[in-house]
Amino acid sequence: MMLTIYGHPLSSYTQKVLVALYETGAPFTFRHIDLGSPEDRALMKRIEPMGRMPGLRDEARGVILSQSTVMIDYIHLHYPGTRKLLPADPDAASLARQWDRFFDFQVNGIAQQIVDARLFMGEGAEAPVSAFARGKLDLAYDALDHHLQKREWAAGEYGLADCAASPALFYAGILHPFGDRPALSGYFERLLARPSFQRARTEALPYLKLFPFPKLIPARFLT
Ligand SMILES: N[C@@H](CCC(=O)N[C@@H](CS)C(=O)NCC(=O)O)C(=O)O
Repeated sequence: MMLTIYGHPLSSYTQKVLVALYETGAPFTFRHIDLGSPEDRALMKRIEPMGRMPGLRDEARGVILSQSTVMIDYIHLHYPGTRKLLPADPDAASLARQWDRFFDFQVNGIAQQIVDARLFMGEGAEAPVSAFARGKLDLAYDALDHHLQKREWAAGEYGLADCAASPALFYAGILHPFGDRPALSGYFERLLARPSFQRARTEALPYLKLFPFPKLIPARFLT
């Protein structure tokens, strides 16, 4: 197999790349990374300076990449399948990248602050960090609910931005539900219905018990 993905099934950015690969049908090998293992941590640091997942190695072309968005760009260029991950029109592609960045920075990255506060900050820090992050998520949800009023997908045809949105909204929505935002909720249901994301979620199921807020996970996500 020419492509190897280094990551963990529970990791949102790993899932983003897996969704893209399942959409295109590109064959790959999955190398399961255990960040509790010093060997795997060292391996990830050789791929990404901070040791973050996922990583991609293309043996055929001698390429090693970090950053989920860069990987999806690469897969789109070098392993295109029936599903195009970016539009051919450069302006439309810029918009798709813009919304990919939105989901990474304003949704996924903010949701991660709530998780990090629980896992790595003292008890006193968790409440204010979490309250601040929830306020930011509300702003992002409002923007998305408005943006998605008349759109099926985030930026034209299904692609890069929707791959980013799937795990980002999955975890953010568990930590801070969407509330009364019908366009955003409807979009999330469409993402959930895609076989690519269903597959990534099924692969993550055995590890969901590691999620630091188990009681917040809705029953429908546990099977
Ligand atoms: N910007 C990176 C973010 C990667 C990232 O934050 N990965 C998380 C898992 S979802 C990670 O490896 N966290 C462990 C750590 O930071 O040590 C990307 O898009 O790939």
